[in-house]
Amino acid sequence: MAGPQRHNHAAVPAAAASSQTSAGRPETARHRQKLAPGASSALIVVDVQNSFLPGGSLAVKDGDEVVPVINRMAAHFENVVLTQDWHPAGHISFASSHPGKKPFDVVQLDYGMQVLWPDHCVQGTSGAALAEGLDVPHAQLVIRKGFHARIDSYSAFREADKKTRTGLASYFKERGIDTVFIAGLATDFCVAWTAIDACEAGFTAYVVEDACRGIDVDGSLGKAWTEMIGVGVRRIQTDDLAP
Ligand code: VGL
Ligand code: ZN
Repeated sequence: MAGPQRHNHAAVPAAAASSQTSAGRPETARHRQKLAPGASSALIVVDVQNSFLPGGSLAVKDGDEVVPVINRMAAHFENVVLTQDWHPAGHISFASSHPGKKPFDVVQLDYGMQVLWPDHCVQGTSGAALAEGLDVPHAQLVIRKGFHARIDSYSAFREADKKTRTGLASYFKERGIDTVFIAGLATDFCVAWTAIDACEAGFTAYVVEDACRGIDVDGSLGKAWTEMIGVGVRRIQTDDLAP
């Protein structure tokens, strides 16, 4: 073999491969550098709540599968924030609040189009509680959203009227956090809107795809990925994180 001897374990990233001589180094030996989140990164665990788990009123298919994945991943983060969808009874996003409408219908509200959902994550109910198996004792903040009766909020940063802010961007900025990793439920709604708003607020945003599950109504999952990538969200897998 030409050039200096080099071990080529798959698990070891070829750090700075591009700045080294490539003599004798096959293309396939280039590994992407693993990401090692530090003090300026936070994991945002989105809406891992009973309503979105199998048996819940707005169950996301295989939603429970994210729980062990998130538990493992969270252990590597110094900073973890959880979100909770937190609606008052009779919330405007509930189909039951719109006579003649049914879940997954779409209506026009003052702030735009709104998908109507089954009643879910009602404040103080077991549906709104975090998944029992979620084991993230070092989480530093639980941010609740969707508590205004007449405005929905998929995003952890900004409500659906695109004006009302939750305070999360300021919290991160005060704490010197400039990079967020996002996991949870559902990929195509609360995860996607959180990631897009994170980018728009100036954060570097990664969505950890295999630590999320989607609802996928009418192609919403593909559309969400297109929008996320379009604004600069980075799509990664848990395997892209340093072990
Ligand atoms: C969500 C629909 C309604 C979510 C919340 O967490 O993705 N989806 N409310
Ligand atoms: Zn909701």
